[in-house]
Amino acid sequence: VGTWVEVGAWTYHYSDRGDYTWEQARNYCQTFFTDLVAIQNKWEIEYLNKSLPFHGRYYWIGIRKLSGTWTWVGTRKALTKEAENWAAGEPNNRRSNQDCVEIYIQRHQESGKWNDEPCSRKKKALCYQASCQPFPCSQHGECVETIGSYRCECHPGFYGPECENVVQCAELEPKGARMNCSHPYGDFSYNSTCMFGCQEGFERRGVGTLRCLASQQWSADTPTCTAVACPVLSVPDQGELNCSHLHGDFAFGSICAFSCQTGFMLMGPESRECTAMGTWTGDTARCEAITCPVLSAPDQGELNCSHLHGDFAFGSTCAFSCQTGFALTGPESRECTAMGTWTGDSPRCEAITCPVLSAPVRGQLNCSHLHGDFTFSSTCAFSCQTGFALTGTESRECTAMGTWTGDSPQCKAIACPVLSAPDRGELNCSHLHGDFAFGSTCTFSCQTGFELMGPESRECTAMGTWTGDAPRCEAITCPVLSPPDQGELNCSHLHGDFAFGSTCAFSCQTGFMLMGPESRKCTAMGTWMGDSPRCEAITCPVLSPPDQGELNCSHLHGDFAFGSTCAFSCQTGFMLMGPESRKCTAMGTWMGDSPRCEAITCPVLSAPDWGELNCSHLHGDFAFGSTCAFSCQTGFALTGPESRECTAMGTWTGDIPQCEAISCPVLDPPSRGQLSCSHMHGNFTYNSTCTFSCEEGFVRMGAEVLQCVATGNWTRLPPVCAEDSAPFLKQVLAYSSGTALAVAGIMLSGMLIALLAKRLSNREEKKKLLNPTSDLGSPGIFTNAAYDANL
Ligand SMILES: *[C@@H]1O[C@H](CO)[C@@H](O)[C@H](O)[C@H]1NC(C)=O
Ligand SMILES: *[C@@H]1O[C@H](CO)[C@@H](O)[C@H](O)[C@H]1NC(C)=O
Ligand SMILES: *[C@@H]1O[C@H](CO)[C@@H](O)[C@H](O)[C@H]1NC(C)=O
Ligand SMILES: *[C@@H]1O[C@H](CO)[C@@H](O)[C@H](O)[C@H]1NC(C)=O
Ligand SMILES: *[C@@H]1O[C@H](CO)[C@@H](O)[C@H](O)[C@H]1NC(C)=O
Ligand SMILES: *[C@@H]1O[C@H](CO)[C@@H](O)[C@H](O)[C@H]1NC(C)=O
Ligand SMILES: *[C@@H]1O[C@H](CO)[C@@H](O)[C@H](O)[C@H]1NC(C)=O
Ligand SMILES: CC(=O)N[C@H]1CO[C@H](CO)[C@@H](O)[C@@H]1O
Repeated sequence: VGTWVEVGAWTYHYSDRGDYTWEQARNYCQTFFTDLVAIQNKWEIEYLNKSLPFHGRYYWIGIRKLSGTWTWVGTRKALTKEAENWAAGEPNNRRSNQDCVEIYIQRHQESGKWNDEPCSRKKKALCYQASCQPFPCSQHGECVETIGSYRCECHPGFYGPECENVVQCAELEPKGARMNCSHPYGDFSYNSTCMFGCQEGFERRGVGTLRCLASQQWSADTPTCTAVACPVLSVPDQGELNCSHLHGDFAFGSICAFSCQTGFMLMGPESRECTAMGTWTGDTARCEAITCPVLSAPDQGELNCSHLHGDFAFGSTCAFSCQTGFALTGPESRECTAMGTWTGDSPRCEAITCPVLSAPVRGQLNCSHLHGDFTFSSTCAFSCQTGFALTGTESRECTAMGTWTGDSPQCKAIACPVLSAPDRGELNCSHLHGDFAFGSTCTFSCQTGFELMGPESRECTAMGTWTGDAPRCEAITCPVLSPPDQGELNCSHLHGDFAFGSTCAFSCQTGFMLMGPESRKCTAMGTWMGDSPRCEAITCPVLSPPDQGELNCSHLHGDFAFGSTCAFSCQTGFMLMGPESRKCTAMGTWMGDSPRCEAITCPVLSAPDWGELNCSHLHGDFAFGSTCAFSCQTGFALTGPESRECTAMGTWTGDIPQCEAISCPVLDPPSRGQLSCSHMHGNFTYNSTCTFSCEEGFVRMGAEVLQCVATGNWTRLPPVCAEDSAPFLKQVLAYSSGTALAVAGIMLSGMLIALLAKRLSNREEKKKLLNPTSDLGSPGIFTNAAYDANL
């Protein structure tokens, strides 16, 4: 690959096949050799100018403008001013992109000089190959390339052309210390490192680690080991010290024993040893004075101690004293011995005594003994039983002198206010402890008729007051009286309203009469003498209603008594005669006379002509209730009411009736005859008589005279006037009367019957004639019996 020019170990190469851009040239060099050439000195340039063949486009070298600075691309170092080798007028950077450098080789001018060119131009690549091996100089130095060779610049500690030798230091031989060395390049050679250590209880003097330097010297002097020192111990107070030192004074291995003088006790360890840590075993030993039990001051006393070697210890002395009011028994002072005991016994302070006290009569004694019965500062309080008050000092105290303060006190009953008897009462007191004093009891009583209001007895209490309130004597009360109805009350009260001694008089209003006592008196028993009186209304005689009348009474105070009023009234048809009402007076009599009820009268009635009157009178002649019946004589008929009654109005019912003569059918004269009538009461009426007569040549057939009877009938049928050619019939008619006439009638021509029937039908009597039950029916020609028999 390529053409090469060998110069020892360093060789130059260039591409002989083709031309490349700068980038392609560098890639070519790095692929097949080391890199584009880096010109280092004049000799190199001269050598290249001389060795390489001429090429018209010349050769690329390893310089390029990077970020505006010309740089050796192999080392990335900037081109220095001294190393510049530009041709004259270069770099001219004719165009802005002339960033790569070529070298003129074998040019007739400026040969070996540099020129800046565009990197895209194609030129020959000028490469070099380094001479140093991959691991040169025994790896103990830097390989420096030279033209055709290299040289080694050795690291410190190494020497020789290829740095194959190492520097040696003196072999170490420590005394008393342990050594641990590492020899990277040979025993005790350059960079050999030795560490030093000491046994337990010893410590090193000097540097712990030594290194063999390039100067063939160790980095420091060899260290030594010495025993660890403990603090120097001092002799305890009141004691001694006995030490044995193995490796040095108060150093590792030293042992010290302690002891104390008489009266003192060793506190702490008996001996201590210096450890490998430089500390002593155990705590500091002390000699302490032997202690006696702590003394305390006696009760009510004091202690004054002086301590020579310690509180309550060997050599301490305590003096005793007592407070005021107390006396010392026992030693005045004690001393602590070397045995830890006190000389003598414990002293005591005893209270000074006073005489024994006793309680007052009806009183009590309450003593508080601070130090003993009735001794100094004992206090006795005096008190009295309930209801008693203390006179004198309330409490006494025992002084330091053995005497009591104050005098003996006394108990006296508490007094209450003096009581007096109530009005109309008495007082009876019993005094237990003194007049009207605690324990006194007073009972109260009242005179007859009076009642004790309040407590029956009162007692004087321990408070100096009386129980209950003051009682009073009050008159015994009777029930309150009230005046009787319609009456009055007039009371005189002696001791109180309606109470014992009160007298009440009763009276009644006008018209009333007192029933019962006139006055009553309230007794000592609280009751009234006698019964309650009443006022009763004065009575009048009982009234009764008048005949046909009524009574309506209003009784104010009692039946038919004073104030009663009775009103009278009459039944319908009657009239009150007398006062309408009567009143019962205070005298017990009725005002006015008794009234009566009289029937109302009607006008007197008289009988009608041809008639009669028949009256029945219930309440009086022609008065209310009277009834009058009317009737007529035979042959007369009544027109108007059959009877009339007298009403409550004093009038008669109906109109005045009349009797009229009964009429018979009007008779006509027969054909071929004459009629002559006489009327007594009216034409063709009762008692009228008619006489028939026939003309010449005619014979009368039938009765000559007919009379109107009371029945309204003619006594006979009216006759007919016939020719004188029926002698038989004449004979029959002459012969017969009564029933024969009837037969004859039938046998007569129908014309005659029809005539008769017509006459009858025109009259009202036709009915009566045909009715056989009629009153007016009298024997006639057409009676039933006759009629039937003839048929
Ligand atoms: C020396 O040091 C090495 C590494 O620290 C250790 O492995 C070895 O045990 C040591 N030897 C002695 C004798 O202390
Ligand atoms: C020598 O030892 C020093 C310190 O340990 C270290 O920095 C240095 O690299 C070593 N030299 C060689 C060549 O091992
Ligand atoms: C100190 O102790 C040693 C050994 O126990 C003993 O022989 C020596 O008498 C002691 N010295 C004193 C002064 O007690
Ligand atoms: C205790 O006794 C000492 C010596 O006798 C004396 O000086 C001191 O006043 C006393 N202290 C008391 C409190 O009595
Ligand atoms: C005596 O007095 C003490 C103190 O005042 C009191 O507590 C106690 O109840 C009293 N005793 C009597 C019996 O009064
Ligand atoms: C007073 O009371 C006492 C005891 O109840 C009794 O004996 C005495 O008679 C009474 N005196 C009068 C004056 O009532
Ligand atoms: C009550 O009676 C007294 C004494 O009898 C008399 O003086 C007084 O007038 C009477 N009073 C009446 C209101 O009757
Ligand atoms: C600087 C230098 O050595 N230049 C030389 C390059 O080579 C030509 C021809 O071979 C010489 O003429 C130069 O003097």
